[in-house]
Amino acid sequence: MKLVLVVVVLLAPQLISAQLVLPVDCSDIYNHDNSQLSGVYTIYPIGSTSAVQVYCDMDSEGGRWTVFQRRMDGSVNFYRPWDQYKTGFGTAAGEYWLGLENIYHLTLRTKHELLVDMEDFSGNKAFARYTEFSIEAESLGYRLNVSGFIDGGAGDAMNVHNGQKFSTLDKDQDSSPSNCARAYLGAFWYSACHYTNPNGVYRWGADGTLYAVGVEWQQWKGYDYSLKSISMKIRPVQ
Ligand SMILES: [Ca+2]
Repeated sequence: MKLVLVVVVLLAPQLISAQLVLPVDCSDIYNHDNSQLSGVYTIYPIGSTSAVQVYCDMDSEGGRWTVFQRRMDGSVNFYRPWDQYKTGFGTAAGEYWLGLENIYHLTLRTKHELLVDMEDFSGNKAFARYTEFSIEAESLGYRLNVSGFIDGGAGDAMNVHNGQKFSTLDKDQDSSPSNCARAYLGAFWYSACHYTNPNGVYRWGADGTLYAVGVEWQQWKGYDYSLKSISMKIRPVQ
């Protein structure tokens, strides 16, 4: 009888923690089991009632990345208003935006880094990495803090966006006299206006018809080339 009691006391805390600890992000999922593959998982960025599906990149640069933005086939319309960018849209298995409120909570407590992976329609790939990434609260316009550029062949397109608030077609918080979201048909931490437009119009490669409205990373392919794929992902610095 005594022995049984000891065993129960020893095992109980582990059983409880295994059931109650919900993954906040893809890093939690990876650290719990590092054999997990890249794919769609459920995370809880803002507590137990905040379940949201995301794509976890467990391969690139050591894995553990929580993808918050992903374009790959033009199947989702990204020209959307503020409330949609606040809460998120699209599907985790394809194209989506995780939502500014989720990104804010993910980067709130611990230092995060950013990886931007991209590919053109000829199969060429490049990336840009930043050792620090966070965004501020909605009351501060979800202002972007990004620094510590590491070049993976793409060049640094995020530098000009550092310190900017997020802007959508119906909420102009950029530093241009015009409305950057409406001018470039996207939503982003626009300045006046952009060196990258990941939430712009998916327009299948080279196209100079309308200036700089595509899914672009200026330092890599210029303003007249819309990328085949781009994904933006974060993980806690360990
Ligand atoms: Ca403006």
